[in-house]
Amino acid sequence: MNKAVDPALMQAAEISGSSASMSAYWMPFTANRQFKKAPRLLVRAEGMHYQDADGRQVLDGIAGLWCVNAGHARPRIVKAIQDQAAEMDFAPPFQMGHPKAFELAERLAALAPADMNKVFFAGSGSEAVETALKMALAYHRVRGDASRTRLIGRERGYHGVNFGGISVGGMVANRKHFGTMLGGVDHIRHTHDLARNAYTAGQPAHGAELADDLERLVALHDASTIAAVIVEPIAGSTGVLIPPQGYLQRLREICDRHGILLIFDEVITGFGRTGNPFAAQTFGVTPDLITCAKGLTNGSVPMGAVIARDAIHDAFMNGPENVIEFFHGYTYSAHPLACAAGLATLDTYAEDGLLTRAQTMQGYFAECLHSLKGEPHVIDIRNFGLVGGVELASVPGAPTKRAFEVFLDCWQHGVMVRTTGDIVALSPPLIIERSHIDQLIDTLRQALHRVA
Ligand code: PXG
Ligand code: PLP
Repeated sequence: MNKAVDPALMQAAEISGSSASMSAYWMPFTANRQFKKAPRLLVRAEGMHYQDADGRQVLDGIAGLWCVNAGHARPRIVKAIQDQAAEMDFAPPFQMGHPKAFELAERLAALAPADMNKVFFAGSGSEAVETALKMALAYHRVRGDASRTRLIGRERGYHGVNFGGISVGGMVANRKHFGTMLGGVDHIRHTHDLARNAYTAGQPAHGAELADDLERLVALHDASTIAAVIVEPIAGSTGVLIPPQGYLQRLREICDRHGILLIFDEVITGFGRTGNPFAAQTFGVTPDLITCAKGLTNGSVPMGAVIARDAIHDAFMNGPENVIEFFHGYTYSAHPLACAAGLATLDTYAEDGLLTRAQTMQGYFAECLHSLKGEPHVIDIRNFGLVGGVELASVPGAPTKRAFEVFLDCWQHGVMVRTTGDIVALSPPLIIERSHIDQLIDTLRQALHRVA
């Protein structure tokens, strides 16, 4: 059957040197019709740069999508993936193992906070989140505390797109289309407070008391019904919300008081983004479970993981030894290509000192970012480590429009940034140099002047 092809889409595809039409690919989190009228096609990447289909160099201001922390096409990672594909393409993860899975788990345990030494692999951040939520519920049950079935998230949280993740998540657009989601979920308040904290560099002074909102939910539901609380140490997707001073400590204290597990979703903050392997270390607060993904393989092969405290894992290791302790896992858990990529990624981070490099670069990054204060439309600037957010006033009646235009303008001028709502997010590869920071901020500044 000869299917009609839109000439505009054909033309767009020709730019990329492919004869394919653009109509078949239903793109994720994308305005499909708008995109296909004026596509932005990436064809190569190396170091700090992408190359687009026209051969232009584009500076990567967002590490792909918060994941390519060591920069693109790192030779060691490329080779590890190639070699692994030739050596062993796949190994079943259930009732079988392969050496690199054990090796990577051990290397991750060594990077994680003190008593977090058990690693469960998944295929993405979203899957890591589902895994952590199920682990938390099952943990209480195997301990004989089966009434702890509630999960608590936070307003404006992002925990991926699967049903558990959107249930505890707090971004309305990601929730409203999808029915009633998981039952027994509640949310604490978010920490975004422009009135008190606008233009703070680093952790805001005000808002530690917002952690007490968990006490409100304990009073409402009773602690004996609550299994876990999940938060991002720094909320990324919702527009870079930095935890107020003392907030995460307070959340930890309240969880301890009531026997509630604390899950840090470090899918964005993991692997050096805040100047340490994990934000848990930077903020000095140890959760019970950490979810991670993205930077785990430098974005090269999909992979997620949950890192658990020993005591959580050990609680499962009762009962007859021939019985599966945790009825959970993915076909692609500990996929050999992902494990090989993960090991080479951790080697690359170690060789180049990237897991602490944000400590060196964050001062200059913050200084340049905050120089945007006073530029058109800017109503707040916030940063931590090598993450930055610039919040813009919305065009009345057209939220997201202005930030999207800034994104397009930056793209046209050779810089890739990310927007969410009317917030521009920056999260560059950790190999970034001062000259790149200059280009990133200058281009953003000019874009702010050019857009209406
Ligand atoms: N948790 C957090 C905190 C995340 O940031 C996920 C879970 C889900 O990971 P996967 O691998 O399933 O996508 C994420 C992912 C954005 C953006 O625009 C951020 C993410 C994904 C897509 C877009 O900020 N973060
Ligand atoms: N759906 C069906 C029919 C399956 O057989 C499987 C796995 O065997 C899945 C979904 C889950 O796939 P995955 O393990 O890749 O998450």
